[in-house]
Amino acid sequence: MNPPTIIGAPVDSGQRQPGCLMGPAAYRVAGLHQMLSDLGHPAQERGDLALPETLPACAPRNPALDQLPATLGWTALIREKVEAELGRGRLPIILGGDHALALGSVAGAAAHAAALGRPLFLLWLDAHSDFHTPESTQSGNLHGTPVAYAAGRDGFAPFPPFPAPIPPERICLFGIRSVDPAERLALAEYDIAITDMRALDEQGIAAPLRAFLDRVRVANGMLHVSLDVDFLDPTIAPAVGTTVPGGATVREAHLVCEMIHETGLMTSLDLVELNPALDERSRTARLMIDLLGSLMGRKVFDRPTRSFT
Ligand code: 4U7
Ligand code: MN
Ligand code: MN
Ligand code: MN
Repeated sequence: MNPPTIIGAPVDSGQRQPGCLMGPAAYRVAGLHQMLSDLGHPAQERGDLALPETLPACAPRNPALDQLPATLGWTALIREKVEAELGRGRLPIILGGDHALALGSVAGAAAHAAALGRPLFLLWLDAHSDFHTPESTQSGNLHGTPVAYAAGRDGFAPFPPFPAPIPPERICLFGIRSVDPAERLALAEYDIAITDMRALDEQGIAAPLRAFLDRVRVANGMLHVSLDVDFLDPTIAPAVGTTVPGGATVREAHLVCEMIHETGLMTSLDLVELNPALDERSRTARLMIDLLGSLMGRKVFDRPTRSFT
């Protein structure tokens, strides 16, 4: 695993509930840097990105679209920073901000992977499939679109074309339990691995996740992990605007993170959708930092636990 670089991305243009812009600060307050140092992975801190003062003017084809110029601006900025950190041999950890930031982070990872000639894989830990295009979204909230962008779907003008669209077999949606009709139709055309909550109830976390991680390893792939707070059950992670009941438990989420760490495959990471204004005494922020700890190698024991059977 490469040494981590923290990039604060106070993006809140992908949805309408104010608060996500406080996410990067909330993660730092919840002990992000101390935790990484304690694990032996002190992080380089790049501070928070800021939008340029002038944003591109554009008239969206879908009148419902919200804050398109700001999201276009964030996308260009984040893409460039993520690509640059990967080029320096770092593990970029992007602190959101809402999930629209992944329009930029995944594009940056894809551009870097393409330049190296390595395949990029995408693990999407989320209640939602985020497979809308700017034309299909009814809410107009662009945080519901980054998977479609990464898969190379049409309908993203005036976004720049996605640098190297990720083939469906390299994308895994994990923990899904909310898919809109237009997304459902589009997903039917793409052979994306969808491990929804029903599949996780039946098969557990380990088998489906191991199957995907094995594919990444065999292909010598790079792996971008995008963790949306609403992957978690709202009873344990209330600080998110788009809660959906029936999400991952604390242990299920840790198991995901521990398994990813053990493979050593993760090359970039988003922590998105935390809305500190909705949190209860930093509870959700601290849980996300705990999960980051598992992603970075924290375990209960360093040796196999002894069994009495
Ligand atoms: B998130 C939604 F309608 N599909 O398009 C939409 F249910 O990044 C939600 O996963 C999108 O939180 C959620 O607005 C985006 C809705
Ligand atoms: Mn979501
Ligand atoms: Mn999401
Ligand atoms: Mn959300």
